[in-house]
Amino acid sequence: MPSDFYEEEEFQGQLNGNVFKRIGGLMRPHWRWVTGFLIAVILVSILDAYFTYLSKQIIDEGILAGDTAALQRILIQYGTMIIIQAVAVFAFVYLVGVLGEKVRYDMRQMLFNHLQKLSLSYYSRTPVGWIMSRVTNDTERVADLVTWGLLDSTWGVINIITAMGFMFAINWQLALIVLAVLPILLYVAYEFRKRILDQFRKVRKVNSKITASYNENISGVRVIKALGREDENLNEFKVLSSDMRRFGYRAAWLSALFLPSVQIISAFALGGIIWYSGAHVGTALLTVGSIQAFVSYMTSILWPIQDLARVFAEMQRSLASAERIFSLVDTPPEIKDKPGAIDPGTIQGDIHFEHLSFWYEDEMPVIKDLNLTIRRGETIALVGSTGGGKTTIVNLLCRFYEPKRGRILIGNHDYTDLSLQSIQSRIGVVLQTPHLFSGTIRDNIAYGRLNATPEEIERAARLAGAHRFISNLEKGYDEEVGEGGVLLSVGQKQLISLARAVLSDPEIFIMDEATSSVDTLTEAAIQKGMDAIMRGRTSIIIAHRLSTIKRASRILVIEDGQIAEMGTHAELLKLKGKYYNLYTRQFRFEREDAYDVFKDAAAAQPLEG
Ligand code: DCP
Ligand code: MG
Repeated sequence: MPSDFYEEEEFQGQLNGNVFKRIGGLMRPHWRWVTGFLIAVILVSILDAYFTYLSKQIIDEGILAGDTAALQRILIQYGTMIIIQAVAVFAFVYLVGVLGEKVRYDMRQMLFNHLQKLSLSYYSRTPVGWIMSRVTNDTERVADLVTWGLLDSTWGVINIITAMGFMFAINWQLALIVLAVLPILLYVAYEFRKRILDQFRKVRKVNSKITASYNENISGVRVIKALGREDENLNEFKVLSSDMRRFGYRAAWLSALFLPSVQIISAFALGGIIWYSGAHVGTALLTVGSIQAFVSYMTSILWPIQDLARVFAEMQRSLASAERIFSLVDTPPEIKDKPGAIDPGTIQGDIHFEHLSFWYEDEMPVIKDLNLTIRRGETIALVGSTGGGKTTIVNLLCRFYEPKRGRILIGNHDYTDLSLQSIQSRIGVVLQTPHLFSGTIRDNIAYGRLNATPEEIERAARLAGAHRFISNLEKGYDEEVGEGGVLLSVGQKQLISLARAVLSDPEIFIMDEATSSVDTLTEAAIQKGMDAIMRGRTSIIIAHRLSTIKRASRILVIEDGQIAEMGTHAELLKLKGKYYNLYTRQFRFEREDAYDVFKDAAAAQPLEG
């Protein structure tokens, strides 16, 4: 999946402790759980080390000394410790699970909340895959770091310290040998882990390219066959596939080499211990039990060392994840309520655009010093060639973006003095590419007014001209749409969006008409729905259909971010200017012809229903 490409960026930030501080901030509200879990982990690892010490005592003071009383005493101690440890193990596994869920929950809420606040400009700049990767992969990785990472490293460090402590208690000369080897072991383990991770990352990267290639070759199979591209594509695929195999081989080679290397190094330490004890065994300083205990301690620190190495190696990626999550959370919404923003209660009234200028990213003006008054209840049609700025005007009115220069007045208020909620909840928008959410058709119509009754929903659908096709579906209003649901055409989706707008009873209605051709029946239904909603309401329609344009009280030709012509259909035709050209070139041949054909067909064959 392409989202994988975004996922694998390395940690870019400076390790100034800021990331750590903020990760700490994630855990602060749950400090009780963190403390409880750290206590449990420390207890478990100290007891672990103590068991080995008891084994030494069992051998030296019990078995070898033939002292059954001592043996009994030690065994009772052993049994008690086992029970305590069992409880502690239960506690830390449970606590780490709970802590993980708490941190995940917090991060999910934090991100979701923030994503809802971010402005449209952020979404047009940022690939969806990138954002998705933050909410899914990165939260997982950070949650893992603050739970299992913390657990493994605490456990590892405490285990090594306690084992070393016991070793020093038994025999400091031997302990020094182990202490000398320790950093070497840690370093070697870390280097291996890092290289293995690198290889796996490469494998994943190539794998996502392979997935993309499968995808293209399957969905584009007709074009590929038509152009006879099979051989070339196979060759391209071969390169990817053998890359993946090569990285996989290397990962296998490194993984295989890892354990033996660690073992050989620790074998040297063991060799040193045995060589030293050969000279001293039997003396009071070095009993058989101590040698046994030493070897146990020695092997028991091998696992914590590997764990530490793994945590350190993975930490880089987890920090990169945390960094990205924080950068997303730190992105300020470009459009937000001013302090003291008001809700005027209604936004009915005239709309004024005053000396409005706007540009997106670069400072190339898209709207240039636009002046326009839209009277209350008026229907305005925006027409013009592609890229002229029609959608931008609508985006500005909805306050998805704000003017860079000039201002927009809604009912005598500069709209930046009003709250976003007060504006956006009173504007009904039907987009060019309508979006349906997963759920039933009923849910989708009720999206903007959750408390609507089934009767109200059906009424809205009837007004919008959507009822007919909905009732033809097997489950009617209860039909699931979206992923895995019933497949709807663009026209049908627009009808549902229209019904949604009708139900929400907006004060201003905005529609970006679909340019894609819909069948003539659906087109007639859309027209009917639009008539219903535009009646008595300020409406702004980006129009492609002649039938809509003719209904508008005023037509605005938008060219190059400015109003090139303005007037009614008849006035503008008489002018023989831009509209006349547009109309004769585009609408008449594309739209009116289709419409005439439709009218003829409808006359010959009356519509059912
Ligand atoms: N533009 C941009 N960044 C965006 C959106 C648009 O730079 N996020 C640019 C592309 C165009 C100009 O702004 O040059 C105007 O775009 P519009 O979408 O407003 O144009 P129209 O809606 O008039 O075009 P169409 O009829 O194709 O929908
Ligand atoms: Mg547009």
